[in-house]
Amino acid sequence: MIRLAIQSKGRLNEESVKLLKDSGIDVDDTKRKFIGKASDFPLELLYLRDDDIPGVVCDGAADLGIVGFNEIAESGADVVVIRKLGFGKCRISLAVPKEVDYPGLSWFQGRSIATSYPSVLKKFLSEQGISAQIREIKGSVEIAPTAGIADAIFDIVSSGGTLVSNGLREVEVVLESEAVLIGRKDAESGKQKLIDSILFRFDAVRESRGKKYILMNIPSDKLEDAMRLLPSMRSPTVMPLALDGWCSIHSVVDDSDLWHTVESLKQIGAEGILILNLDKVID
Ligand code: PRT
Ligand code: ZN
Repeated sequence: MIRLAIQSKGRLNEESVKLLKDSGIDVDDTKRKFIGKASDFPLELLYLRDDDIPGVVCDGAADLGIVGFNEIAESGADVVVIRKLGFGKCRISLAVPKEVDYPGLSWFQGRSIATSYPSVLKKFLSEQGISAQIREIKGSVEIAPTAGIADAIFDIVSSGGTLVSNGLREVEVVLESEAVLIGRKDAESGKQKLIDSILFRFDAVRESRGKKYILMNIPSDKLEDAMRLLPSMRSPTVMPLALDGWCSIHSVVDDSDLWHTVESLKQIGAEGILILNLDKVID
């Protein structure tokens, strides 16, 4: 049995549960007790506040955790990042009132900065040789300049909408973050097999995200043109059709290239194009 700590509620909860479910690990998320059990995998879930996740993994109360990289950076917990998970993307940035004529980092010299990430900020300022006052506040950091609590803020930014609506402007990105799977340096050997099995499933789910399976019929003399348009994972699968002079191609395309690729394939004579969702990809 292994224990995985995830956020009990908040921005990372839903995606964490979805990743487990897509990985065939069925968790009953409706009750949100402190501890939950997967019904079909030897896994116990600890539902915690995100701030507590690095610590419980570090001291062994959980074997794995899913948490924002920003929390690892702030806590300084001695854990290893096993995988980046591709969701919860954000950055921790310095922001100043929008009317400030910002000359560069020297502006912060001698000023006060409100933040919930004092350790990350302290490290950054000392690396940059800037001496500023750090005012730690737990929530609503973005109102600090208007409230006269600090000259600037250091906070999480995602779309940037919160900064704009509080009359602030992002001037320095200090740390890029996303949800990560964390563990300990030396996992107990008995548990490593289960951890590997979870990783295998997570990787298969992640590999399939942002991709589509595409199949079509194409005149055989256009095959080479089609192959150039379809890089696929290794190379596209090509099968002859019963109809002379035609073949069928199967491939995998990134969502970002999908429509461009489909239009180009149509132009060279592809017919009967089918686009399907990918469930898992195992390399
Ligand atoms: O209760 P608990 O302690 O578990 O949760 P929490 O309130 O501390 O954290 P939560 O649920 O807000 O966020 C969890 C994690 O999501 C963070 O640690 C980040 O890793 C990640 N994340 C991703 C974000 C955002 N995007 C984000 N936008 N965390 C916070 N925000 C805030 C941001 O500070 C701003 O105030 O959301 C607001 C809106 O952002 P904009 O830029 O889109 O306007
Ligand atoms: Zn928190």
